[in-house]
Amino acid sequence: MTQAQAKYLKDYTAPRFTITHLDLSFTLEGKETQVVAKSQVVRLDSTATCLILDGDEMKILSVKINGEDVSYKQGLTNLSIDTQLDEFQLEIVTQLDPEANLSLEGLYMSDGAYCTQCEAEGFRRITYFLDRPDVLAIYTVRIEADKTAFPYLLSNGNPIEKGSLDGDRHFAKWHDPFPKPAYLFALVAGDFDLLEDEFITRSNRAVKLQVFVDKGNLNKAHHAIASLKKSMAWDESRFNLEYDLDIYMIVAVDFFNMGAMENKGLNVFNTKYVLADTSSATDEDYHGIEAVVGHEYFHNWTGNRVTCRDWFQLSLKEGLTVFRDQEFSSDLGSRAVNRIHAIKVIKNQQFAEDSGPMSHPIRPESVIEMNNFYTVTVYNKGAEVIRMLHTLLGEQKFQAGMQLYFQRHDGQAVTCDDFVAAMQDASGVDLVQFKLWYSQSGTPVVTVEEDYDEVNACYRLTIKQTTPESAEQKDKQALHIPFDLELLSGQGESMLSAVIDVKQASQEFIFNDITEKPVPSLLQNFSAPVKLVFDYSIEQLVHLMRFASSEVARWEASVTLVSQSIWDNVANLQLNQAMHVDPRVVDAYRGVLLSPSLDLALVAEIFTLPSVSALIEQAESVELDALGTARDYVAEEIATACEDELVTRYRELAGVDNAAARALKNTCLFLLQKVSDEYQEYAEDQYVQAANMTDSLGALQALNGEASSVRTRLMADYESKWKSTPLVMDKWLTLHATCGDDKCLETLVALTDHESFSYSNPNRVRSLVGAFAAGNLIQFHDIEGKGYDFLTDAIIKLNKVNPQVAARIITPLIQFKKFDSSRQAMMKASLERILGLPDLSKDLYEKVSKALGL
Ligand code: B3K
Ligand code: ZN
Repeated sequence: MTQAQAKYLKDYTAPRFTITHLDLSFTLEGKETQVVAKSQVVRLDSTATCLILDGDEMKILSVKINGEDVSYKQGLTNLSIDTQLDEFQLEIVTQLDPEANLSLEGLYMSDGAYCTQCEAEGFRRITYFLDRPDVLAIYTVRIEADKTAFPYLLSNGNPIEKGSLDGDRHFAKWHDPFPKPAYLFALVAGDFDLLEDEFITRSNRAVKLQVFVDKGNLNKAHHAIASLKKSMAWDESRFNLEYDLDIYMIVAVDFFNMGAMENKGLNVFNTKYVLADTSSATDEDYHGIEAVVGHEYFHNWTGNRVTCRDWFQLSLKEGLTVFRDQEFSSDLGSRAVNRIHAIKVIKNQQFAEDSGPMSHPIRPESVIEMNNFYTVTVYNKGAEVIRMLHTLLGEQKFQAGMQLYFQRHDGQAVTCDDFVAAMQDASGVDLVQFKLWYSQSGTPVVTVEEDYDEVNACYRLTIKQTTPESAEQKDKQALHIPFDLELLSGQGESMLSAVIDVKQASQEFIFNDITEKPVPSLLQNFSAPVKLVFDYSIEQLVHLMRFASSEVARWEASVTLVSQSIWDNVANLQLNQAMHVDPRVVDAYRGVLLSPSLDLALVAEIFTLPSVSALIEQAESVELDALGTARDYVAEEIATACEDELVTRYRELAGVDNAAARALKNTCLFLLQKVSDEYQEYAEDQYVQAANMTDSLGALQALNGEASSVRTRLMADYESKWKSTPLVMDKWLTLHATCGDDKCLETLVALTDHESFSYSNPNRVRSLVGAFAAGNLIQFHDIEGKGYDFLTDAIIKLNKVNPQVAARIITPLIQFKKFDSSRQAMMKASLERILGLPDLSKDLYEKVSKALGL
């Protein structure tokens, strides 16, 4: 390990030089690709006499200042040049081999096309540069390549010139008028099918929209372009923000480390978030595409026009943009269901991250490898922090804050503090204590006690908050928590509804004129990312499931109710007592299924019992086998008791063509498998007759709990049908990875040699290895450690090929704290094995060393 140096937020210093203009010229010629970078350098600090540029893994062909060769020093990851000049032109020529670049960072090849990924620090693999987000330059880019193999030559901004060259070559030139940091640079060269459209902005400017996809996929690009148009219209109407260039391009590529990238005017997308038709994509895929297309589009203002001063501020753009994409999805679809999905990400994944070795505030304070910080904390908890601001300010003042933020900072690289300052100044709301959410890590625990004084008609809540120590931060302070609550009468009427400001470690709230003892609906809508502790009785939860005004609160109550039942049975198992489910629980569930007025998608959410990972997050330590058994038992009891209603609903919904109906129908089918094997026939019929992928996959998921001949037959059919469509085969890989069959792991080992799997493609790795480790907890934590070995072997292979993906799928292995000592020992031994690798990447080193407490 040579470069595992942490960087600290507290050490930030302003750049001593900047680059105002950059002329890039690419000659794309395979292994001998050349890049000429002409930078207009300006000295900002007159005492600076050495320009130090970032750079990684490149061959330098020449370095010139104002046209003259100069001497320079090449370090492992930088280049330094002594200079006395205040302003000069620096020309650097580098040579790259994009074909050998398997890390998918910098300039690389995806299925025969050149493409780039520069965030966070990939630009330094293209040329030596001031690769930091607070250096903003105006880019002009010339690309030259073979005409037949690469008919499309794309970069940021507007096209300004193109032409033919000798030897069947051609070139194109692009100019981006908006100064941008290097991480937003993009280049694509390849042969694609192109879908075009147009959007007229509200000030009547025509914007050309283009979606580039692999040849033969044009019919799968329509949903993406429709989503883009919706995003553009929504940002105008809800945030008053209009697009600023004449063209907006999206290119879909097969090899991509994450979902998509918001490069100015030229988004690069993982095909998973572009390609869809009803036969090959599920309703969930459609929803994901709309959300990600929206997310990247919304970055144009929150990220691109106003960017981050340094990478510690990542949540400035990501938390805010996730909040914006969540609002977009909620305005267009079901607000309650979207909120439930967001809450699940926090409770099942973010809470785990926050109590594990990688715990960090939404604005981290120290980083070894920036790519490790594109986390559920920075993104999703970051979005919750913005949501709390929105709750505290209300829509109008929040929007006023946004406007002030753009007025002050358009074209700048700024900090989270700047954002909060704009919100505070525009609204007049004091946000001093609130800012702690940016610097404090860990999940606050909010404990509530109630007390009712019948004589005085007075209801009192005592609310206490504490945040447990986290790995990197011991002292915690009380936070400003917007706490949303409703008090319900015995008849189910709303007696009071309010958002109260919890600010102290312990605080009392008194509600007068409460004429009967209420049932409190607490932390409604998950108004803060905290763990709520309140001793709810079964009656109270059943009451909330029926009467809470908020649909999200009804769902929350069902989760608490069924979780309590599962934990009771874990205790029963440990005491060698018979398992049992209280009839009131079953009745409440049946009531939901019979209720005519509930949104079908909400019913489906309620009937999707909390996952094993969600349950683990509710406990301090877990006996995994007992938890798995208890969960299966409770699911089976509910399903069996509701059998008739599930069958009726299933049949009723069979022909209904909308996503909510399909979601509930598939949930019914899933639960019916727990009742009896007879229902395998339903699944088989559904699979055979399916008119869309949601129904095909729903049938296979229903059958995925155990081995059966029906399952084997349908999985084989699916494979033969889809074997040449990799994205669709990813679902098949995931079905195998998350199967309940005891032989699952054996199958997975064999599947690593299957033609549909490859370690070099991140989607394949995530679908098989990632899905297993994160989604099949019972088998991953196999008592003999075979699950850990499988993941560890994969990580070791990926360490060299693609460290970013390796470090992403390792997550379940570093979160070992809650498991028994023998499992913990095996998990740590796996981490030691990784740590011992001679060429361990920074990405893995950071996570493994933290997990092992080094
Ligand atoms: N900003 C990119 C993520 C870049 C990840 C770099 N490892 C996509 C997004 O959040 O929109
Ligand atoms: Zn983003």
